[in-house]
Amino acid sequence: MIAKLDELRAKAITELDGIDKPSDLEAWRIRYLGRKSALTQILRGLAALSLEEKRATGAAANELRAFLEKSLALREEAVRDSVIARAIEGGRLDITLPGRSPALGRLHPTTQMLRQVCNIFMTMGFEVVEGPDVEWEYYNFDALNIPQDHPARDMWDTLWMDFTTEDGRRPMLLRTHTSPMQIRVMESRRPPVRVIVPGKVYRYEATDATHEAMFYQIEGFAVDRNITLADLKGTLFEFAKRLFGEERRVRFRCDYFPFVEPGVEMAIDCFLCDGAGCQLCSGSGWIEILGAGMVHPEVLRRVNYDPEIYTGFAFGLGLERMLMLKHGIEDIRLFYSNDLRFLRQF
Ligand code: YSA
Repeated sequence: MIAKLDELRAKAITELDGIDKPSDLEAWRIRYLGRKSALTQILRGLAALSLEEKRATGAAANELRAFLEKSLALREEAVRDSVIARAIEGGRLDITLPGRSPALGRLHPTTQMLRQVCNIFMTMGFEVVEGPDVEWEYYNFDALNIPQDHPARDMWDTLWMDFTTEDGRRPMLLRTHTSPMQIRVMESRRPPVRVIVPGKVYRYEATDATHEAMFYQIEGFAVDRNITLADLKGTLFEFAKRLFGEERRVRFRCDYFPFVEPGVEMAIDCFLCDGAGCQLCSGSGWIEILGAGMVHPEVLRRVNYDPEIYTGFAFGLGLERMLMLKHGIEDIRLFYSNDLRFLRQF
């Protein structure tokens, strides 16, 4: 057996020395080191040998295997070098050309903004929670004080799922806002809660420069004893200053959302014209950035929070609109049209 191994070694090395093509190297590897090679057969047959033969043949066969593997690696290196040398000689490879730098990816501008906004609220003690994009009608509407046939449902053009109940209703939809997570979170916890919810929302929109059918919102809410509108204003004022700069002024005005009472909209003074009025702020000097309010007592009751004991505030902002304002971007559709000339600027 030892003689057979020596014979195999001599044959394999003679052949290997004559190889100068990478494809022939692979054929050689299969022939001498592959599953069906003579060497592998010898190693597999060791079990049938006597103890003494097993010891001697096993050691020699394993040594040969290691030797052939090392010889192959050395030959591969030599063949690679000679292939390159031939390419240079033949003028096919110019090693003086500068290398091509690998294309590095980056975070999408909405992801960057999302992280920035989440970080600001996290430093204020808010916890980040995510929820489902496909939502029950109950959470998206009913539990938020928007029963069927309530005119407020018209504020959200809804994409319903193709799934009907026995009475023909479609109880599932692509969530139109992140507010349903207020209910889901409050159902599963007792106060105090202080949570923000980033996520995609969907609307059956005719898209234009300020409307997308899919966009991001960030919901935020806090419920505890003695929470007042002053807490809402303080929190959002601090947020706006951190995101848009110390010098920004903030304006609150009444607005209507069925799940808050009172409801407000918050605007910041236009950073392009400093409140003087320009095209970006439609001449008003102010730019609306979010809807908010004090959580409606009916909503609290629905999740078994006693509105005589607990109060809370909530707000919801559109992420792309904030990005547009921050960078003076005129068309929201640029975010999702995959034009790298646009995306590389962030
Ligand atoms: C209000 C009060 C609360 O206590 C909590 C949350 C809210 C916000 C409410 N859920 C809501 O969705 N209001 S909204 O319909 O006015 O949308 C909120 C923000 O989303 C808008 O201010 C806007 O910035 C953005 N938005 C709305 N439709 C959009 C859009 N962004 C892009 N494309 C659209 N089609």
